[in-house]
Amino acid sequence: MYAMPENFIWGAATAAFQVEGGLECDGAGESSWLNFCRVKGNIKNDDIPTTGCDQYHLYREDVALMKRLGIKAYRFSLNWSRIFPRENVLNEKGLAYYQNLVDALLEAGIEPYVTIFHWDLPQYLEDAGGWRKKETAQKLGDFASFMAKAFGNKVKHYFTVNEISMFTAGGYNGSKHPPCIKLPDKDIYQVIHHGNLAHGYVAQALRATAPHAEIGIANNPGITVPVWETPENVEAAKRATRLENACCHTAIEEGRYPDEFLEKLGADAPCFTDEEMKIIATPTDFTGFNVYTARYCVADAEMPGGYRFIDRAAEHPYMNLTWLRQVPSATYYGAKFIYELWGKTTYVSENGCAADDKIDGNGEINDTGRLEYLRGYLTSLQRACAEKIPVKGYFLWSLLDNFEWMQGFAPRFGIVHVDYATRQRTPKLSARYYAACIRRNAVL
Ligand code: GBH
Repeated sequence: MYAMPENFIWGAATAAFQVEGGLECDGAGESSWLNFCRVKGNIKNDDIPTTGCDQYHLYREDVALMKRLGIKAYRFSLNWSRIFPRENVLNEKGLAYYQNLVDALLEAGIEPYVTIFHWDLPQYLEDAGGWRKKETAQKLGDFASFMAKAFGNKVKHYFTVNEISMFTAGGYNGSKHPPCIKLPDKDIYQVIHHGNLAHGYVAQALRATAPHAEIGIANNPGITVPVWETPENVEAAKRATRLENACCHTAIEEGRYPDEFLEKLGADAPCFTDEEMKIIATPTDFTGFNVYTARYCVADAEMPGGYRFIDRAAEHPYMNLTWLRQVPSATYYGAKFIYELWGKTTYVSENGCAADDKIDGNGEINDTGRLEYLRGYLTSLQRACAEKIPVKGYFLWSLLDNFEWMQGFAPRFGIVHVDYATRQRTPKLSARYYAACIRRNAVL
């Protein structure tokens, strides 16, 4: 049994577009993702989360379920176009949904952690140029102010934006994310810069309107771990973690793009002003990092940066998406490097895995693969805590099976199974495992 620190936050995470459904209810507007899903061929099996898990209608049930599991905090995001279906036109019912959700959580003794933006952009902003426009970042800041005022003292924790590279570069580098346009490298770096600014504007807005709240990003810096632990390899992996994330995470933590990065890019570097870099560097209280896997490196004095990557073997264990390569030490090194490089307290803002879970003849789902995956990453996070690296909490991705973006509903990421025909929730073995860990405040 590996004890976690007192008051450790055992959380669960979801995102609006992936679990809410109710996308055509009560005046909700169009979003970039909904619009993208409507085009045949964009999403596996042409799945579309118009109803999906339907947390929009079943949130009370989900809150009760979390309470039974002992979950202490719920990380969820806001569907911006549910609240503002047209520019500057408020949909009271959309706003009320989130206020009711927050009230239900507080009543159940579960702390709400609100993610301001998790990828679903109002379609009217997408049409106006989306993340190619700096104005989109400013508008997200205004939206954050509005929401922080609406929530008042009830919400004490905010994540600004989720995974900048995914909603910026992901939409413009040939990946299957809206608007699915391919741009030259220089423009992609500019779009990422606007994503960095979005985090900055939101951080500024939250500071001004919710001074009582703790805030930080939920980003996905690529973590590099030493292939084995020697002082040289650990230092090399730390340098790699800083340099490989130069265009986004490092720029946010340091308030400037590393010189090596700007030199390497030359004419492809993003255009920016000092004023913008100040906004991007708005001080925050913590860093959330989403972590599923990592790359390996060794120290190599011959290489620029002093590190060399070691490729993962073709058969390196993975869960049922090939990118989900199991590297449990990623939680330990992620927390350690973010603290040592930038002095930040961390949350693991997402960790979990997909499996092809099926209900057996006894009505049970024995997802031992997920259980072992979670145990590995949690054990390594416990090591960080035992070494007094400041880690405040862990958000398991995900509470429910849900809509996995371009992969549709096929990959099941939940510790709770969802039958999409009946919307029935069935906790898996991993949910009972997580509940047992929470009860003992330890990794079991
Ligand atoms: C997170 O993103 C998201 O925040 C969350 O919404 C999502 O459901 C969850 O993780 C699980 O995926 O080109 O095939 O190698 C994860 C981010 C996942 C980034 C997969 C890049 C590479 C896919 N990423 N990925 S592939």
